[in-house]
This record gives sequence, structure tokens and C-alpha cells, in this order.
Amino acid sequence: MANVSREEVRNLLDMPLLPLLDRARAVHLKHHQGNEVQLCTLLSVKTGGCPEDCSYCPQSSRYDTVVGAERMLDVAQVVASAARARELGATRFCMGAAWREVKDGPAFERVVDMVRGVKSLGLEACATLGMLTESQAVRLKEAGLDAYNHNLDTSREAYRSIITTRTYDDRLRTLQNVRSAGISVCCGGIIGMGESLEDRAELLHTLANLEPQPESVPINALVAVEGTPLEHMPPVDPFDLVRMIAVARIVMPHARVRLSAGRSTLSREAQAMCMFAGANSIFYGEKLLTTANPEEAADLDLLRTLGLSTLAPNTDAAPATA
Ligand code: SAM
Ligand code: DTB
Ligand code: SF4
Repeated sequence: MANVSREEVRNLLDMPLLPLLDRARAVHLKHHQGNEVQLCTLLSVKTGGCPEDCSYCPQSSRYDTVVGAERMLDVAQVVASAARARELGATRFCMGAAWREVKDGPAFERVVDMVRGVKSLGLEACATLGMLTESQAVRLKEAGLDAYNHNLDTSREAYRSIITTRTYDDRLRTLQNVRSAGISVCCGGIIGMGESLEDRAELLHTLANLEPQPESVPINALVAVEGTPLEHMPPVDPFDLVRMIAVARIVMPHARVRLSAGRSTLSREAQAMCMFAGANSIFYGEKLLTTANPEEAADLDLLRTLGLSTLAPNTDAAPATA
């Protein structure tokens, strides 16, 4: 549903829930295996001390949170984590760094080596490192990076009240650089930051009108972390998350829609409904970047209970030796 208007997106968000689910499920079944979920494991390779002021983020150095600035991980540590994630059933591995932007030099070279290491395990490799130039994107592509995560987070309008240290256009520019390098785009947002329904519609409208549409769309529910400006936001209504996922599925039929941050406080039933609405990936592993996520065993149990299967691993890859 490219060229969808903002009004159409808004009308979808306003639909009664059950007919909305009917539509989303029909789109889902037309374009995806309805019983298949991808497990993606996250690892923070450089934690905390970030100069940006994203109001939701515990890694910003401007807020006093439990997350402190840490040294960057070694390549071997990252490859070992990726190998473990693969053993536990993940097929995609995403490396995050608390950077405003990528700077050329030893730290970037280390990330390039991390990507090579993760790829050698046969995993899909994704990274989220902040702003990226086109030549840096090309370097990551050459190292084998499959996808780059860079979220628009919310509407252009609401963005200004959440982050002041960069602009929506900065974000769009990085997404363009990622595209030009031939890396697939992972781009989504967060609900529960005090945004209006209009802002949510605007975000989905912007995402759906990217050309081409993102291959991967993470929908996060705010994890309200003590010490951040958003620490007192009320929890997201699970039905709002279901709606957001359903509309994302309808307007971006080919995308892998990821039920992302916020699952720790979501019931099993609500998670099931999100998957019915079109989410076909979860973050898997007991930590997201710095906050809690359900334990692996609980997730596998949930998938088993629902009769869902996980995306099969790439068996051509070298055995894990790290
Ligand atoms: N520093 C890089 C950047 O901001 O692009 C990459 C890492 S950043 C932590 C990746 C994404 O995580 C953010 O764009 C945001 O959407 C999401 N995120 C961060 N903190 C969150 C929170 N407390 N709750 C939900 N999502 C969050
Ligand atoms: C995304 O949209 N969500 C993930 C991933 N992309 C990198 C990150 C969620 C982070 C939640 C807060 C934390 O654990 O620090
Ligand atoms: Fe830094 Fe990314 Fe957190 Fe913003 S979201 S403060 S850029 S780590």
C-alpha cells in the first residue's frame, strides 16, 4: 500500500479493533507464512555515554540513569555472543552502539570486523550506530551487513519535543545513505511517549511512503526508564500496540514487522494478539540493549503454546567456533 494517504492511515488506526484485525491478518497471510516468527538477538557493543538527548533513552549522558558509559566490546566478545544467540535459535543479530554518528577510525574498523564475524556464522547481520555517511554504509555493505536500523521514532512534529540534538531530515538522510549502499532498511518507531493518534498515523504514513518501503519495521512500546525525561509516562495500552502493528502490516505488506521493546510488561495474550495482527519477529534474549526482555525459555514456551514456528537457521554457514 504505497502512496497511502495520511488520512487513510488515520482511518485504519481508528477502525474497530476486530475488523482491523481481519484486514491485517488477510494481508499478512497473503504475503507471509502466517505461523512463522523470526528471532532476532540484540547486543549493545558500545553502551552509554551518548551525547544525544533522546528523551526515552537510558544511554544518553544527559540523564542520570543506571546505565553508565562503558568501553566498546571486543570483536571476539561479540562473535561469541552471536554464536550463542545462533545456538539458541536466533537467525538475525543486531549490534547497537550509543553513538550520535559513526566516526571513521579504529572504533568503526572494529564494527566492520564485528559484522564480518557475525556473517561468518551465517546470521543475518544488522547494526544500529547512529548517523552514517554513504561511504561508511558502503564499507558496512562490503563487510556483509544485511540491514541497518535507524528509527524515525515518531512524527516529524513530535520528534522535536523528544530529541533536540538532531533533526528528522538527518534521520532521513542516513536512511537514504543506507539504501544507496544496497543495505536493507530497518526503520520504525516508539509508541507511549505522549504522542497523539495523529502522530502515530503520521509516522506510519512516512514509513509507508519511503521508496522503497523499509524491509523491517520495529514497533517499540516505550520502556520508561528511571532518570529519563519520560520516566513517568503511563504504560502503553496493549490494544494500542496491537493497532499500531495491524496498521503497519496493512500499509507495509511485505515488511517484517517486529514486536520490539516493551514485551517484558506485555501479557502472553497481548503478544499473541500482536502476532495475529502481523508481527512476525521478536527480539530474543533476556536483554534488549540495556533493558530487560523476556527470558529465552519463556519465549520459546510462548511460541510453542501458540503453535508458531521460528524461522529456520541458515545451515550453509560455518560452525560456531568462537
Ligand atoms: N544510537 C543509535 C540511534 O539512536 O540511532 C542506535 C541505538 S538506539 C538505542 C536504537 C533505537 O532504540 C532508538 O531509535 C529507539 O527507537 C529505541 N529505543 C531506545 N530506548 C528506548 C526505550 N526506552 N523504549 C523503547 N525504545 C527505545
Ligand atoms: C529497535 O527499534 N528497538 C531495539 C533495536 N531497534 C535496536 C532497541 C530497543 C532498546 C530499548 C531500550 C534499551 O534496552 O536500551
Ligand atoms: Fe544515543 Fe541512540 Fe540513545 Fe539517542 S537513542 S541517546 S542516539 S543511544
